[in-house]
Amino acid sequence: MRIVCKKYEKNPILTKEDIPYPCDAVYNAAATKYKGKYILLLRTLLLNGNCVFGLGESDDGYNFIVRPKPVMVPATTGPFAMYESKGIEDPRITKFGDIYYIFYSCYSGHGMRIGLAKTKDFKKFERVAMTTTIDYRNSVLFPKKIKGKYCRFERPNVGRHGIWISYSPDLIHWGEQDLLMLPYGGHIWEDHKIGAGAPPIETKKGWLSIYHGVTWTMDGMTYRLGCALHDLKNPNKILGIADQFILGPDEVYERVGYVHNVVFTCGAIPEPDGTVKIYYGGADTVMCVATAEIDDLIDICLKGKRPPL
Ligand code: BMA
Repeated sequence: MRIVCKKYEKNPILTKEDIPYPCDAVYNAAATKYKGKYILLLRTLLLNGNCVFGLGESDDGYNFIVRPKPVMVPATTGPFAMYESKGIEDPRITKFGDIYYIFYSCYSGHGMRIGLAKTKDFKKFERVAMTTTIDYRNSVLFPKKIKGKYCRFERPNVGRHGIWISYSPDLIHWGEQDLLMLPYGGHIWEDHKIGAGAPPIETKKGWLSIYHGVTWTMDGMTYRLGCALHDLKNPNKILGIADQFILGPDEVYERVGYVHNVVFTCGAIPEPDGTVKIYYGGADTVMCVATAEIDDLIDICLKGKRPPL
């Protein structure tokens, strides 16, 4: 297999010991750049078992300093409160003009919904809307409007757990849903379920989507990452899907933890030199990073034979 992603040799880049407030795991962070700094919006697992978001900042994308307190915690009043009572999880950040939008999973006894929050400065975070009914996960916003509308990938937790697309005039009301990609029986690593990972990355050849794929083993589920390329003007059209996974759990920090054999991404940062930093959680316990050449990822997408549906 051609190796396209290189794991950082000093992984994990963050563990619970790096978090200034009491917590038991740090993983599945959203990633972006703000005023020249790398930002990770970190899913941290508090000692009551519920998740909140912390914030890490870095000059080089590898060494992060985490703020003393969480920056976003479950709402306790207002319309979001009953849907966030068991925590907030798996944030994804997309920069749109000078606003950073965050889709995140709202967890409660009523099922998983996708909330939308925004920030301009990573100090003040404001909730915008609850953007799905139950039961959804893995919503990622495109950084540009498509045909005049906001666009996202989403993953309803019903049916065959595939990647859907939807559109919105205002980020609040979503429609025009269409199923784009299903788990694929021909790839044993992604035959059970799939979901969008990092928000799509614009390249000259198309929107690069880094997604996760799941398979069952006799030892439970294994999570890996794959990639697909979508048409720039019409992302409903898939130009190619790689035949190989690009990242899988083979290091101890990915194999051992809260949930073993998991690599899961919520954010990737394209760099001016043509590489991309893929931030990912290892075993639902630690934060890691890997790098790849964007052209290599595009290449394996375009050579892939896997049918989307
Ligand atoms: C998914 C999500 C992720 C998690 C993964 C592996 O369903 O809950 O947050 O990393 O399972 O446990």
